[in-house]
Amino acid sequence: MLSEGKIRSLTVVIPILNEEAIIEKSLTTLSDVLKTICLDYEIVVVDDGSTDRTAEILKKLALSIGRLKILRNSRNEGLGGALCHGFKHAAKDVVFYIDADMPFQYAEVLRAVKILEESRADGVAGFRNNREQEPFFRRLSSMAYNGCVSCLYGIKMLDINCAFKLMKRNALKQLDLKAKGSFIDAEWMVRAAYGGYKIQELGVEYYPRPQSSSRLFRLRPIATAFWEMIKFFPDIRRLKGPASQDPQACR
Ligand SMILES: Nc1nc2c(ncn2[C@@H]2O[C@H](COP(=O)(O)OP(=O)(O)OP(=O)(O)O)[C@@H](O)[C@H]2O)c(=O)[nH]1
Ligand SMILES: [Mg+2]
Repeated sequence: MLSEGKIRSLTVVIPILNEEAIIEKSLTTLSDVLKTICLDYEIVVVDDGSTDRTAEILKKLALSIGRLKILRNSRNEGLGGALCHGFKHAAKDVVFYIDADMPFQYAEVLRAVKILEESRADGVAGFRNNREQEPFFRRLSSMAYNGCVSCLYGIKMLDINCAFKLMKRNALKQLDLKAKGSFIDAEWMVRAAYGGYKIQELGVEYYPRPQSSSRLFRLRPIATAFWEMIKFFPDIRRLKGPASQDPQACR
């Protein structure tokens, strides 16, 4: 644990699959935001076998963004696999995960870091404040998924799949996450609860992609997430049960 709650450094981990259209804008914006904070930081991107120009653009960006680490899987290993790969290479006090397509303003990470410093939480998990603009079917599926995780594992969170999560690296390491697909978010929150780690929920403004081309809201990733959610059940039953989730959500 860090002394007196003070956070000195931050790793931002970003999973990427075929993001040639936005990756330059995204990483340049992130780097500009991080430069303004008084923290030592690094950006770790995991290119998960992109087949478009993402790899080439990343190579170019590495020359202009000094603190960028690029990890590449030669073939697609899924969101969870990619994130775990990134987490293993994270070297700073706190690890922050966010998607590449700028679904939230990067400056929000500063708010999350502050909450982590001022509260007794070990992590911060975002929830989307404004999901009305999302298609009804996506919101419904998300509710169903949250409900299933809650029924099976007894944890209640406002938006378990929100790609805005921050945790102290030492705590994250202890969780030993294993999911290969999108179940990674839920696995993270469930293991944290069962491990007695406190997670503070934080409302964040959501900026969906103008033309959604979700790489995750597809049959195969969804089926994998449900399969991993069920497969995880015997594993977690060996642990002693979720600690109470007492912190109030911040909006
Ligand atoms: N490393 C890795 N990243 C992935 C994979 N699938 C998706 N991603 C990344 O995960 C993030 C979320 O994917 P999106 O396609 O934006 O999913 P979404 O937010 O449900 O969909 P949109 O509404 O289109 O934004 C993005 O940064 C993707 O590049 C994968 O298999 N591996
Ligand atoms: Mg997205």
